[in-house]
Amino acid sequence: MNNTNENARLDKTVINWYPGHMAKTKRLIKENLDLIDVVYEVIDARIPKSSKIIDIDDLIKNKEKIIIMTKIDLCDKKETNKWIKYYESLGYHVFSTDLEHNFKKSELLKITNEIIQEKNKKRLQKGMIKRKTRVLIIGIPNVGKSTLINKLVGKKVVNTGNKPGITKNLNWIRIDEDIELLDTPGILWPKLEQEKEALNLASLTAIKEEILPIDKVVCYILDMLNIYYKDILNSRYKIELETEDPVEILELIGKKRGCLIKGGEIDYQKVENIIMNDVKSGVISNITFDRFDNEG
Ligand SMILES: Nc1nc2c(ncn2[C@@H]2O[C@H](COP(=O)(O)OP(=O)(O)OP(=O)(O)O)[C@@H](O)[C@H]2O)c(=O)[nH]1
Ligand SMILES: [Mg+2]
Repeated sequence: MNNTNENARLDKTVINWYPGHMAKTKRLIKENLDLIDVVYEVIDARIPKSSKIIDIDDLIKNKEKIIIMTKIDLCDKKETNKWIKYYESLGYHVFSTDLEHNFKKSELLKITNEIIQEKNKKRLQKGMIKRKTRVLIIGIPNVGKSTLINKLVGKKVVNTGNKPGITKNLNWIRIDEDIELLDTPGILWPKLEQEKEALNLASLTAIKEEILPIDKVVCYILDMLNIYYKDILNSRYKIELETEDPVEILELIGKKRGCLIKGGEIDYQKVENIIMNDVKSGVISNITFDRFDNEG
C-alpha cells in the first residue's frame, strides 16, 4: 500500500538549523505577549501539519489565534481542505489565502475585528478604554509572514524573499488607525529529527538549502510525487516509468535532461538542483505533503 512504501523509505534525518535569532525571537515573543490581542499563526498549505510550530500554544498561551494558511495556489486543494476542516473542528479560525495573487484583506480584517470587538466589549464592561489592536505574526521560516504584512499595509514595508531566514528582527508595523502588527523571524526547533516533518520542511523551502542533505530530500520529493502525484511527475519530466525506486527516477530524469558528466554518467547534483528548484519556484504545484489519512 502507498503509505507503507512512503514510510519504509524514511530513515533518520537530523537537521540542525537554529540560528541565534530564532532563540531570541522566542524570548522576545514571550516578553511582548502581554501587549498582544490576536495571533496570526502562518502555515504553508502544502504542509499544514509540518509547518506548525510544535510548541506554539505554550508560547502564545491562551491568546486568540487565526491560522493563516498561505500558498494555497501551490497546494493540492482536496488534501489541504481536509486539514482546514480539521483545524476548524478544533475551534480555530482558518483563513486560507494566495498572498501572491488573490489576498482578500477585508475578509481577514473582518475575522480579526470580530475577535477584537468581543475583547473590547469586555474591556468596556470593566471600565477600561478601547485600545489599538496589536497582532503578532508567528510561523516557521519562509511561509509568507512578511508578505502578509506588506499586503495588509498595501506597500513594501518589510523585506521578503524566497528563502528562509529573511526577517531577522521583530518589527512593529502600523496597518491603520486601529491595528499594529508585530512581524517576527521564522522559528524552527533546535533539532529537527521527526523524519517525516523534517523532510517535509526541507522539501518545501522552510529550511536553509545550504545545510540540507539534498540527495535525501530530493529522493523524498520524488518518492512523494511517485506515490501521490504520478501525473505531475510524468508530465513535468516526460517520464513513463513503473518503479518505486526514487534513485531510478532521478537517473531517468537526469538522462532526459541531459545531466551527464564525462563517460555518460549521471550528474546527480545537477538533476537534484533541477528538482529542488522546480519545487521551490512553484513550477511543481498542486501538491500537499502532509497526508491527513496517514495521521490517524
Ligand atoms: N505562490 C505563493 N508564494 C507566496 C505566498 N506567500 C508568500 N509567498 C512567497 O514566499 C516567499 C517567502 O515569503 P516571506 O514573506 O519572505 O516569508 P517569511 O515567513 O516572512 O520568511 P522569514 O522572514 O524567512 O521567516 C516569498 O518568495 C513570497 O513571495 C503565496 O500565498 N503564494
Ligand atoms: Mg519575514
